[in-house]
Amino acid sequence: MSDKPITLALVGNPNCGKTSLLNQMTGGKDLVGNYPHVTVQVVERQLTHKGRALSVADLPGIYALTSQSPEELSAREYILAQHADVVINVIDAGNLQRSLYLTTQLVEMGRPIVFALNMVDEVESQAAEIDVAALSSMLGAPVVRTSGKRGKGVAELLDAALDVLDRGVAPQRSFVHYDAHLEEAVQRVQAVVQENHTDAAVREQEGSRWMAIKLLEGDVAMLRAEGDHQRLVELGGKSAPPWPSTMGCLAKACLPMRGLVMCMEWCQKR
Ligand SMILES: Nc1nc2c(ncn2[C@@H]2O[C@H](COP(=O)(O)OP(=O)(O)OP(=O)(O)O)[C@@H](O)[C@H]2O)c(=O)[nH]1
Ligand SMILES: [Mg+2]
Repeated sequence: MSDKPITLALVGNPNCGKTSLLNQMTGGKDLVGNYPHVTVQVVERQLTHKGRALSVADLPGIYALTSQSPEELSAREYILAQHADVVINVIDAGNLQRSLYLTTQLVEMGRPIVFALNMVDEVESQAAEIDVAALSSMLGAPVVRTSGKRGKGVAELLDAALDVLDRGVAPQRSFVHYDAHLEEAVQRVQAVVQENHTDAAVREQEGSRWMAIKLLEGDVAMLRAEGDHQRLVELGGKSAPPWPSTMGCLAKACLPMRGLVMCMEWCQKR
């Protein structure tokens, strides 16, 4: 058996309580503050949970996984490089809508994941309105209510992460079904990726969907990284629907927004 610790990564919006949760896990005193971007680089801390060695990485806060900021790009690369065995997406229960924008993009990456619905102590009445079971079933991964301030749910969160790892479950990353015209475009570009990409892992069904979505968004870093696959980029571009130029930004935002709207519809208690 390998001595290498199991690696977990805390990913979430700025100020959602990632470092507070880390401190609760380790008993440490890493800097927290009631303002965004307190943590500016990846911090890794070691701990033991139920006899298992863990290394927990606290990633700088981000709102999305585009390539528009160095933090977002480095978080994305960290996850794509599979540095984390399990991603812990910290969701601010008081800012659910804003948080789920990132969540839907993380799920589409397809890495093993669990969700910490944090700040439940602060927004108890709001948090009670969130249907955790529905959210969890839609995202295809456990959702645990936590408080970074009081330590509530932290042990259960670690249990859930280890359980996901032990059972080898990945989220249902194609859970977001876009509107017909977007879905058709995603599938058209995905077929091009599956036929043409040189990397077998990217050609497989789910990996190709993530790449198709990023190519359709016109993601700068992805296009640059795929520079070696010029033919693929060209074919992908030709397969994209003809967005009017004035609609370009809207079309790009449409993809993650659609996931967000679906999540919100599902997880608000009816
Ligand atoms: N009431 C309450 N406050 C919390 C909770 N978790 C964190 N906080 C507070 O929220 C603020 C932000 O916490 P941090 O742990 O620094 O958040 P972060 O996600 O690491 O923020 P960045 O490093 O800026 O991305 C601090 O004032 C914390 O005390 C919680 O569950 N409940
Ligand atoms: Mg922090």
